[in-house]
Amino acid sequence: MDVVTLGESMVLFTPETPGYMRYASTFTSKIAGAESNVAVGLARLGHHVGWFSRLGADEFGKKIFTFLRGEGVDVSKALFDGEAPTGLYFKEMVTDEEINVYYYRGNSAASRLSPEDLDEAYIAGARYLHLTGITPALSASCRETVFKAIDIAKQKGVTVVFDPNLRRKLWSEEEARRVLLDIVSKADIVLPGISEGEFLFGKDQPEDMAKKFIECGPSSVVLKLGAEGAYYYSKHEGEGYVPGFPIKRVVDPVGAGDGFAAGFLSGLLERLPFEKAVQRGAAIGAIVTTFSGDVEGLPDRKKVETFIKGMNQEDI
Ligand code: KDG
Repeated sequence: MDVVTLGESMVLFTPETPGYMRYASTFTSKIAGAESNVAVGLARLGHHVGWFSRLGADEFGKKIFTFLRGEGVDVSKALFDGEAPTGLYFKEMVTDEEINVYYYRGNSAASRLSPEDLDEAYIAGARYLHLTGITPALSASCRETVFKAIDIAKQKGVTVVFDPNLRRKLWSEEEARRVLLDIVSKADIVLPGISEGEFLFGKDQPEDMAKKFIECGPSSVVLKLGAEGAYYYSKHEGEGYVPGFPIKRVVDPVGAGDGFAAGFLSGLLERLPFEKAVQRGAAIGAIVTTFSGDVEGLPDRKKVETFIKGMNQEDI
């Protein structure tokens, strides 16, 4: 595998009409989950990627499994848990500016993921292990699983890529800060959004914030700056700003960070210069915001290459 990732995937329901969900009568159902979003993004770009988690042994679990397999993600290590349901997630688009997210995932099958579920050889066989800060927020056993996966990766020389993906609805600020910093200190590459950097270290300029991340332990940090693009700092690859890609209209920003991670990882897998990998991340993050749904906009190779050529004025 090029990349192995783990974490909860859910069935996502979105009302077909904008407004408060209490008035909605029809919903579309899609698939979501930060880590599987990244996996789908990588698979669409032609990489070998494996995702695993626990799914409920129910129709929704089967839907997620079938969908991810259909996208070309290796799901051979996914487990069906007969004791708990698949988590659900609702995305309410009240207006273009107000989007609310509601989770129905407490005690879900994925929250029962445990260190014994990890297949050491599977993780050891990957070039990158991708993790997010959502999984350790789900339960104590999920947290232990994340730390054990990191230990395995470190022992086997697999590069650990960590996206803090702060989800305030899932845990307290104190706990989130402590655990996320602990994982940052063990990761090789971190991909925080600027607001996550502020949450962890306080307000700062991107250059100074990046240094704070590096002082914790990782060798590279890519700070996502939204429409402004990204700033990266790497002990071995230098530093710099990568401009954002202008977008006419943001339809749905959720999942942009996962698209960014997929593009960036894909660039690293192809051994592109670090800056170009960040640029591919920024391009895919931008493309994803123009589609409704977390994974629907993830582009194939041709689309992302055309997008970068057509919309980036400077050849960085
Ligand atoms: O990054 C997008 C995710 O937030 C979404 O897919 C749902 O995994 C999810 C979560 O926990 O919020």
